[in-house]
Amino acid sequence: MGFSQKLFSRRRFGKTVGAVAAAPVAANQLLTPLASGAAPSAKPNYYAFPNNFVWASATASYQIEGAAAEDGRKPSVWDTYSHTSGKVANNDTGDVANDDYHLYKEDIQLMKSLGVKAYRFSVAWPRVFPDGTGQPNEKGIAFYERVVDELRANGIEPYATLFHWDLPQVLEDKQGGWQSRDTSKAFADYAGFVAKRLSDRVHNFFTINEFSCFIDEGYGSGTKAPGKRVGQPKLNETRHNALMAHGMAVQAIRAAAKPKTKVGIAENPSLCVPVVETRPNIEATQKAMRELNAHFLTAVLEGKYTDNYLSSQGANAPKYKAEEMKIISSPLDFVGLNIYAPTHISADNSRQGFAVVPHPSSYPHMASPWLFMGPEIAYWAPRHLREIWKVENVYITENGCSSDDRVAADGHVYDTDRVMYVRAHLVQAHRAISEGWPLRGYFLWSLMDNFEWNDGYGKRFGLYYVDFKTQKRIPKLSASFYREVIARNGVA
Ligand code: GBH
Repeated sequence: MGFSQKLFSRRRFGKTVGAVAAAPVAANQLLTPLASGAAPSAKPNYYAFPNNFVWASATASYQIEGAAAEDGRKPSVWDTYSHTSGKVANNDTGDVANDDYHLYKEDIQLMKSLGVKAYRFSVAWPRVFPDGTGQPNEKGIAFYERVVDELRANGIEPYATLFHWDLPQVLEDKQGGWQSRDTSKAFADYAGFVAKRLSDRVHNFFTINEFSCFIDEGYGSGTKAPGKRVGQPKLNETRHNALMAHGMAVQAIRAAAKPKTKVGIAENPSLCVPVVETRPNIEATQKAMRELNAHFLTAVLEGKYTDNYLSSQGANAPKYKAEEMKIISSPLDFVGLNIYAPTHISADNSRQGFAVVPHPSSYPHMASPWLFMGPEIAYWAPRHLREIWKVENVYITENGCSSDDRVAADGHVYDTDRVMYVRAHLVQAHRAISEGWPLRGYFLWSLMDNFEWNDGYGKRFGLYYVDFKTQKRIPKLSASFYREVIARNGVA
C-alpha cells in the first residue's frame, strides 16, 4: 500500500466525508507541511478570497418545489411540457421534485451546514399570479415570505430570481406566451409586486434566468417548454419581448422596492475563451463575446443590437422603437452569469475577425454531454464584463456539474469529479480576483440534486444527493469540499 493510500485509508476517508457538521480545520493548520523537511515556499498559496466574498448556492422553483397544485398554484408551461409524453427523460415531472415546498426548513439547514452566506432561489410566477395577471395569490407569496424569513433567521442572505422558466400556462394559451408583448408587461407587474412584498427582507433581485433556454429552445428549436418552433421573424420578435420584459421589470422593481434594493440579471451567454492567451486571440475573443451574444447580453449591456447582428438578420431583424432599447438597457447594479462550458475563440482574417475553434471528440466533458470542461470561463466571465462593458459588480450565479453519483456501500457519495470541476473553476475565479476583475460572489449549482429539465431526475448536479423515493438528502464529498472552501475562504 502506497503512502497516500495509507494516509487516507477508506475507513478514515469515509469518516472525514461523513463528519458533515464537524468544525473545519483552521487553514494554517491544514497548510502546514505534513512531514518534516523544508517547505518549497515560505508562503503557501491557498488562493485566499476577499473577506466579503459571497459564497452561495442556487436552485430554481420548478426544479425543487413540487407541490404543483397546492395553495392555489396553477400550471406553468413546464408542468404541461413535462406531462407531455416523450418530452422529458423517463417522463419525469416536477409534481413532487424535492418537495422543498414542505421541506424548505430542512433544506435551509443543509445550507447552514455548508456555511453558505447566500442562497439564490427563484419565485414561481404561477404561485404568485396563478392566472398570470390580475389577483395575486396570498398563499403563493406567503410561501416565499416564509422561505426568506427562515433564511434570514439562519444568517443566509436571500437572492431572488423572478423568472426561471415557469411561465403561467394561461399566458401561453391566451397570448402565445413570450410571443406577445403583453407577457412582458405581465412579467413587469408580477416583478413589481414581488419586489414590493419582499424587498424589506430581500435586497438582491435577478429578473430573468437565461434567455436562450426559454426563448431559443422554447420557441426556436422547441426542445424546452413550451416546445414551439415559431420560425423567423417571429423568433427575433420573441427574443425582443423577453429583453423588454427584463428592462420593464428592472424599472418596476426600482419603482416598487425599498430604496437600496439591487437588481441584476442571470444570463448564460456563449462564454468566449481565447484558445491560447495571445493578444490577437484576446481581442478576437472580445469581438466574439459581443457578436455571439448580440441578441441578448450585448443588447442588455449596450442598449443596441450590434450592426453585424442587424445586417445578418436582414428582413428578420426585430422591429422596435429607439426608446425600447433604453428600457432594455436600464442600468443594473450587478450582472450575474451562469457559466458551465467554454466557447474557444481564435483570431482569424475573416470580416468578423474571430473563429470558433471546434472541440475534438476527445474533449473532456462531465456527465452531461454538453458540459465541456473549461475552467478558464471563471476567469474570463468577470474580465469580459468589466473590460468590454465596464460592469462593476459580477456574480457567477451558477457553476457546477452533473456527475454519475452513486451511494457507495458505506453510505457515502464520492463525487471526486465534481470536486475537480468546482476546484478548477475556483482557482480561475481567484485568478480573476487577484488581477482586480470585479467578481463578488459564487453561487454553486446546485444545493441538491433536482429536476434537471429534459433530463428529469437522471442527471444530478447537487452537493447533496437526493433519494427521490424517500426525500432523504445525503451530503456528497463535494459538500465537504465546499464547506472547507467557505470556512477557510480559499480553495481547498
Ligand atoms: C442552467 O442552464 C439552468 O439555469 C439550470 O436550471 C440547470 O439545472 C443547470 O444549468 C444545469 O443544466 O442538451 O445539448 O441541447 C445551463 C445552460 C443550456 C445547458 C441548454 C444545457 C442544453 C444542451 N443550459 N443546454 S443540449
